[in-house]
Amino acid sequence: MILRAEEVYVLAARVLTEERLKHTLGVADWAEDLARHHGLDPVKARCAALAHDLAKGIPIKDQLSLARRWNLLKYPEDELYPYVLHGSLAAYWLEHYFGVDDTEVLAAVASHTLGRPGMSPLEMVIYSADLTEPSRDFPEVDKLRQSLYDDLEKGTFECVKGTLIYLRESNHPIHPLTQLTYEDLQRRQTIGTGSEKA
Ligand code: DGI
Ligand code: FE
Ligand code: FE
Repeated sequence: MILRAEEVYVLAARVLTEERLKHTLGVADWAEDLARHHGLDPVKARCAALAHDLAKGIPIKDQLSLARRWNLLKYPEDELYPYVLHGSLAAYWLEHYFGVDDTEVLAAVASHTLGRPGMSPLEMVIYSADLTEPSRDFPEVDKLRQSLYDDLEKGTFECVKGTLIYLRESNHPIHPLTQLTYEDLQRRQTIGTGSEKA
């Protein structure tokens, strides 16, 4: 089944808090804009964005037991920081309980928190739009928005780099997938320009 934006919006409005819904709509508008600008499917971007945080309201203990039941735990860190699981949970739920079979959209929902090596352009749009939607406010956010508009891959690399710096500065442990995503995009940048170094 193909996901329709109106349907996902109804779901999101039903399960999300007012604040989370505002964030979700911000991600949807910005992801749609970025997708259109970069020649990607704006409808897929809007659907994935509307769905990305659908599992966020599930109590964290229940997120962990669902992830265990659905076989979604891939790293020891998934159990240590279960708040990184809500993307995979939403994607699994959409696929197995809602019949969504658009693998591009499912992947974008699943990887929106940690990314993964080999992200598709749609996955980059959702990962980055989540971090830089209009109600996000931190010093370098405007620079990141411009960078994403200019060059999606380079902008996403800068978003992941910013996340790593933020996690380090706030003494949060780095999930191995965040590190792998960073290294993959760094490698892609180097190949792309033939010059850029860490
Ligand atoms: O769901 P959102 O709040 O819109 O944003 P998100 O899905 O990007 O992030 C959810 C949480 O995941 C947020 O508290 C930051 C955290 N996070 C992202 N990458 C890592 C991480 N936490 C740890 N410990 N390690 C990571 O690499
Ligand atoms: Fe999220
Ligand atoms: Fe989000």
